[in-house]
Amino acid sequence: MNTSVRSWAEPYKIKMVEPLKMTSEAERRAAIAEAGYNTFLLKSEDVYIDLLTDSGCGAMSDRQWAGMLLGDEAYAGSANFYRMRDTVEAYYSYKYTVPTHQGRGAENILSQILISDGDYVPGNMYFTTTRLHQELAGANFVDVIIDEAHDPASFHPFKGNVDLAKLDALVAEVGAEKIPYVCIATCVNMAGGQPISMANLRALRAWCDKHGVRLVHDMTRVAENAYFIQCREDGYADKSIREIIHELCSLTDAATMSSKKDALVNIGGFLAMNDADFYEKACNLVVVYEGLHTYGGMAGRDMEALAVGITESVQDDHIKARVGQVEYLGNKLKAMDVPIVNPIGGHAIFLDARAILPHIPQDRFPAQALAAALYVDAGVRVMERGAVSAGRNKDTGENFMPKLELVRLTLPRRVYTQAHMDVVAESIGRVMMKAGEIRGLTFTYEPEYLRFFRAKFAPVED
Ligand code: PM9
Repeated sequence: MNTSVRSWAEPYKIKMVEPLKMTSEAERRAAIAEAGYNTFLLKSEDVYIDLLTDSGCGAMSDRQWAGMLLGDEAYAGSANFYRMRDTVEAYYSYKYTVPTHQGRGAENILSQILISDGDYVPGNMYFTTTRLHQELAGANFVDVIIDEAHDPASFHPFKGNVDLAKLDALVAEVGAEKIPYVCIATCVNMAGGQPISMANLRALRAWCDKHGVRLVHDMTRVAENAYFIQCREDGYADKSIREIIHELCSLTDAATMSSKKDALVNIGGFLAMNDADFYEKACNLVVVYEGLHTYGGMAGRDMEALAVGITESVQDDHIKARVGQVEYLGNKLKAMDVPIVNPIGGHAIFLDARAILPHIPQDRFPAQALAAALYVDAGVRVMERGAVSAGRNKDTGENFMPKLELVRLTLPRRVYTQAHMDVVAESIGRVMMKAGEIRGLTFTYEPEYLRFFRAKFAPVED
């Protein structure tokens, strides 16, 4: 027996539990119809296993809860702000930190400062809130991720990589002066939680230097990206997650962070940068939209919990267990021949709804229909990540029809057990068996912005 191999088991034990309500199938059918077949509109108390998102629903540690009691709730100059700022600099390298209530608060400020009307912002695939803030500030988003990222079957180890030839083509078309920054996400959410390699990021840094373009980092899932670099990229096996994260961040000029994911808190975010002028502009705007530059929409106690959360999120054991649980569920589904995005990502399993429901055309929203059917089977709540999330072209009003029509099973950090994962896999197995009975959907209500959050649907008869 090889005693050096250890499974992904959690490096913590449970000391407080939250009871879950079990519902009947009839109750779930009524609940999803009432919610307009949108899992965002379900009541949490009607959900058994909640895999809607990994955002803000992780479990905080006893150290984080203890930190909450050290909240310095002074309006100005809270001690917790300075602790958080110093932690951001120590772990993530950025010199200046502006707290925000969550990630999109940072995206709003960043976009307003850096973007001028008619600019182009290239990125490694879009994220819903990020692209919307870019568009509201007057920019056009341009997808420059490698083609493999749009193919669920591709096993490319770094599907978050940027295709530099696509960037060159954009410069040739619009000129570098129309590109205020390149926006790269670590562990690209919409691609299936897929990482960018250090080599690609280094090449991107050189490209940005050559063209005088800033490099901005959506670092929401940077720790998970660092884990994949440690596992897959030459020269990183002996580096710690903390070291890899620091190196990743050092290659970029500024970052937006939704701390509700990797950084293990229930609320909060920040905009961070190395440039003093940019910081000054961000301080000017944060007081308009969020709060004073030393709290920016966060309570002192939440900034303390974040400072502690950052230190926990970079622990090798933690991240191995976190991604290990995702891989456990993914491998179970693969063994059952469920079509999922490959390779298994960092925060979620993505079901290929096109492959599971080939009888539903994309304009009848197969991923939305599959998400609703999964809830009905066993009370597992998941999220659509396909045509509904992609929204409409801001100029033509046409629906985007993305190549990826996915359902995301997102694992909150430190919340569910291996047995919960087994229940989820069993439920997906049952839904696969009766996939032919699932019908497509049509909008009955479509909000103007980020429609996936609040849209309502009805099943179509044809
Ligand atoms: N992500 C998620 O569930 C929560 C809102 S959308 C359903 O995946 C990235 C990569 C994110 C992200 C949020 C944000 C926005 C920015 N970038 O939600 O505003 O995944 O804190 O962050 C969600 P906030």
